[in-house]
Amino acid sequence: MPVNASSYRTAAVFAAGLTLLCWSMGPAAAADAPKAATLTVAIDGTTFQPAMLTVKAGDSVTWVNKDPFPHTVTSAAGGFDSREIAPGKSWKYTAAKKGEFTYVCIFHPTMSATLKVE
Ligand SMILES: [Cu+2]
Repeated sequence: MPVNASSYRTAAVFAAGLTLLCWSMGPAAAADAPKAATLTVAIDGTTFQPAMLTVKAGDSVTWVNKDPFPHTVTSAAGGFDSREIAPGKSWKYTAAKKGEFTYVCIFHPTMSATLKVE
């Protein structure tokens, strides 16, 4: 079959279109992939902010102690324990286990919050 200029041009346009399509689908496909997030809980004024945080399993949570004295992030059920977080320091936990975890500060038992892992 003889290749004429018109069909050659059609093929070239098709190839260019395919390249563009693949290129445009790339970032979207990457965004759809499950990606672990890192969320932050501030410890400020002897409170956990927010007091209720919901994350996906695999996400990480960083507690940042903004108070001038130490705190802890201690799960009542024993799921996790930061031990002492010094003033200005933080503690990162990767929430692998699903469930609803109530936690307190062992120094200030009135400090209570919940981490929900879905
Ligand atoms: Cu405390």
